[in-house]
Amino acid sequence: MTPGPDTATAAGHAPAAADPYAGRPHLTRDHLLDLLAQMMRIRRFEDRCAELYTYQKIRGFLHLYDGEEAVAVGAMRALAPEDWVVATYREHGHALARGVSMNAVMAELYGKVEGCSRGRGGSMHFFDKRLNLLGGNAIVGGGLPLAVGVAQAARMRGEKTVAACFFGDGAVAEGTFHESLNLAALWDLPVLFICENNHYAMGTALQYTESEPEIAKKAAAYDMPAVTVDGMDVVAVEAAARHAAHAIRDGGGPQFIEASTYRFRAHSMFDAQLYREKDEIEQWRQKGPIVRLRDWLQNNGVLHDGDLAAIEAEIDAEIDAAVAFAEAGQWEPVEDLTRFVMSEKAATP
Ligand SMILES: Cc1ncc(C[n+]2csc(CCOP(=O)(O)OP(=O)(O)O)c2C)c(N)n1
Ligand SMILES: [Mg+2]
Repeated sequence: MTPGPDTATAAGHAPAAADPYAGRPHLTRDHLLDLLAQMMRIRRFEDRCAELYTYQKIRGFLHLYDGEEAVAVGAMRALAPEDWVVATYREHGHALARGVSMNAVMAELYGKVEGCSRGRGGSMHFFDKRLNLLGGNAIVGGGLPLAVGVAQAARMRGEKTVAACFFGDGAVAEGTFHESLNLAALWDLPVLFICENNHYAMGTALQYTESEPEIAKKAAAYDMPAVTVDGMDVVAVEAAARHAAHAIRDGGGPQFIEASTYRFRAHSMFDAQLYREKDEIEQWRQKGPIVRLRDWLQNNGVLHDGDLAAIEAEIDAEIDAAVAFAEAGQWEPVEDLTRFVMSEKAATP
């Protein structure tokens, strides 16, 4: 992790208005602490979710992002509010990093009407129109064609937005992956493909399903620029995402990032994890994104006494408030059960 310079300005010219989404990360102390706090916020939020699951406060599917936080937090920094985000069923981190309130996320997990999808989506279907978060998606590989369509729509409307598409390594085995990369490259669409390679698709390790397990290489087949980044290094992810988003905004067509990461917990709450050794998990834990950034900040004198405790206290208060908000939320009335199944627009005569 090497801090880079802030944006340079040409001598003799007034500084250009800073574009916070362009160029390199601004590695100020505040920025680094914020990256750390955001990852800790997602981690602690999900730890509480796992606990609430055992009390059956949260039910149904629950796929935790534990270990992968650097990918969503780093990549989201490169996106502007007008950009689009398409995620997978493991999207708690993306929703929080994008700015969905923790209250709305927790209420959604509880199935309450105050949730970001009115409690109808649950863990796999967070959605927020105001934030251009086009949702989690339960279908492996289902988000890729959506992102391509969104990018094409933006192009047709004359907007300079980026459609960021997060997907797992398992999606690479789907036809939609190949069709989407092909079309995005053929039409030079503004899509940022971000593969969250945690090396497993449920209980199957990548090397058992892919003849070429280096996923970034697959983008080359579609003539698309691609990089592999250490997905445990939030600064590296942010730098790669900024570089890619900048190139896309410059009209360079789609870009591909493969972030190598790992999920520390089970695939979902119903997974005995018989397919991997505890040692393997432990080794990855030791190079986890939070430990890594925290240690670097500590070793370099950036993290001061009391900083961590203050961050934790603030996050825990936010989580407590979110739980209280979800507890106090309402169930959708039964008479609304079929609402939104059909369009509410009046039928044309
Ligand atoms: C089209 C489709 N096929 C199969 C499934 C069942 N399924 C759910 S999760 C999953 C594994 C996906 O792995 P990956 O894309 O690597 O994401 P990760 O869970 O590792 O984040 C599978 C096969 C599904 N949801 N959709
Ligand atoms: Mg995976």
